[in-house]
Amino acid sequence: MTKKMINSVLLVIGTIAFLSINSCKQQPPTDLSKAALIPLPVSIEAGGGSFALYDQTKIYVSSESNEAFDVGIYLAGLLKPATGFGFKVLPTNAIPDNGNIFLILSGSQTQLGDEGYELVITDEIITIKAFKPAGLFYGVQTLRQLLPMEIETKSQQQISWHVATGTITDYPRYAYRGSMLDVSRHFFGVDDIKRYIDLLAAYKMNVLHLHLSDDQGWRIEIKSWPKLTTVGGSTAVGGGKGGFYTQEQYTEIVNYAKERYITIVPEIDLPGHTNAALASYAGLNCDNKKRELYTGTKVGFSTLCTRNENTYAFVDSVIRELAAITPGPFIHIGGDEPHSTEKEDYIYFINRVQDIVQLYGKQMIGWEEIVQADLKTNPVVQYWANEKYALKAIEKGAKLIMSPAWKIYLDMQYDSTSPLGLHWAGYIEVDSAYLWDPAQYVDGISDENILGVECPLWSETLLQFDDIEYMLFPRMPGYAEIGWSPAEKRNWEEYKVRLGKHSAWFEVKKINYYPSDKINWQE
Ligand code: TNX
Repeated sequence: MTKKMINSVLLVIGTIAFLSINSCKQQPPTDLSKAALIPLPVSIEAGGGSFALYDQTKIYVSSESNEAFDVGIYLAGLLKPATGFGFKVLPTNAIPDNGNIFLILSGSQTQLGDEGYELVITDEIITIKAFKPAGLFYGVQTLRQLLPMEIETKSQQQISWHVATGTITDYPRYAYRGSMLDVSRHFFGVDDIKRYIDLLAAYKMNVLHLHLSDDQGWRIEIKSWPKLTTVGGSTAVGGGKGGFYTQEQYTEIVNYAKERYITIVPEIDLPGHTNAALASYAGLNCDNKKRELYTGTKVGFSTLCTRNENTYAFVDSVIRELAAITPGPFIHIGGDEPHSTEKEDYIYFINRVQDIVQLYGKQMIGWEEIVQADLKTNPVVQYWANEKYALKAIEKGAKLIMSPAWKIYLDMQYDSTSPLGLHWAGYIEVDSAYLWDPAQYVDGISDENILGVECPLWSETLLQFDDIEYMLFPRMPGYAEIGWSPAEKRNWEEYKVRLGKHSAWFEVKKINYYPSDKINWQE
C-alpha cells in the first residue's frame, strides 16, 4: 500500500468512528416543526436540514443600537458555559460568513411590531431580525429552546450543538404578559427575584408585578417614612424575620429585569391591606394608635384613615419616592378587599390617589374594586373575581389585566393533596390552567378591552424559593402561552406533548416542579 492509500483508509476509519460515536449520542434535529417551543410561535416553516454551532461561531450584530448589541452579549452569556465556545460579539454591516449567528435590527421590519422577530436558520447561518431590540431578545429565547436542553447547564458538555433549519415568524398576542409575586406575606431577597425574572424571561413574559406591601410586611424602603421598613418590614406570616429592599436593591432588580425586557410594576396596596404601615406610624390610624404587627393570614381588617390629610402626605411621599426609582410606566395602588373602609371613603380615597399617581407621571393600575371610583386617564384595572367590576371597568374606558383567580392564581393548590397553596378559588391542575381564553372568559369582554394576562403568586404558604418554583411549574409556561400565542393555534392535546418535553429543561435548571400526572413527562 502506498502512503496515500494508508492515509485514505485511516481517514475512512476515522470518519466512521467519529460519525458512529456522535450518532450514538445524538441525531441532529432536522424537523423544526417538531420543536417543543413554549409559547408556540405564530408560524413555523421547517427547512429539513440542520445548523451546528462550533468553537469559532461568532455573534454579529447589525445595528447602531447599544441595546441590540447587549442582546448579542446576553446570547453569548447563555451559550458559553455549556458549549465552552468563545462567542465573540461583533458589530457588522455586511452579511457574516457561514457558521455564525447574525442579529439584525431593522427599521423596515415594522410588521413585526415592538416585540416580534423572524428567526431564519439555514445550514449556513442563523439570522434573527426584529424591528425593536425586544424582538431580538425573544428570537434569542426561541433559539435557546431549539438547542439541546444541555445548553442550560453551567458546565461544559461534550455534545454537538445542532438546530433544525427553517423559518419562524413570531409576535405576541398581548402587550402585557406578567406574573405577580407577593413578597409581603413572605419576603424573598434580590437573588430570588433575579431567578424569578430569568424564569419568566425564558417564556417571553414581560412584566413582574411586585406586591410590596400588605398587612404582614412593608418591603420597600421609603426614605421619608423609615419606620415602614424598620418596623413594618420586620416580620412575616408565621412570625418570620421579614425583610425589605433598600431603594438601591430595588434599582438593582429593575435593571436586571430591564436587561431581560421585563418591566417591574411595583404595588403598594391601599387603603386596606395596610396593617404593616398602621403598625409603623400611629398617625395613619383614625384613633392615632399604632396597630400591632400582624403575622396571620386574614384579609380585609385594616384601613388607612381616609379623611385625614396626614394619610395623603404619606401616600404622596410613597408614590413620589417609588415613581422616582421606577422607570416603567405603571404604579399599582392595590385597592382590593376594602372591607374595613366605608364605600364613600374608599371612592374618595381612590380618586385622590389617582391624582397623586398622575402627578408623578405614572399610569395607575388597581385591583378590580377601583372601578367604584371616578376613573380618569387610561386607567388599568386588574380583574380577579367579580365580572361586574370587569364590565364596569370597560364601561369606564379602562383596559383590563386578566387574572381570574379560578384559572390563574398560582397560589391555588393543584389538587387536594398539594402540600402548598390555598384552595378558595378551587384546585387548578395544569390542564385547567391552560384551558381557558382571556377573551372568552367574561361575556362582553373581548381582546380590544384586554391589555394582557397576569398570573399572581400570593405567598401565605410559601417559605422558600423551592416553594415558588413548585407553584409556578408547570403552570406558568401555559400562562405565558395564553399571553403570547394566537388563540386559534392553542390546543391542550398538542400543548401537553410540548410541555412534557420541558421536564428535561426543568431538570437541567434544577427547577422544583409539580410532576402532574396529566402530562407524559419525557426524560
Ligand atoms: C386574595 S386577590 C387577595 C390576597 C390574598 C389572596 C390569596 C386579591 C386582590 N387579594 O390578599 O393573598 O386572595 O389567594
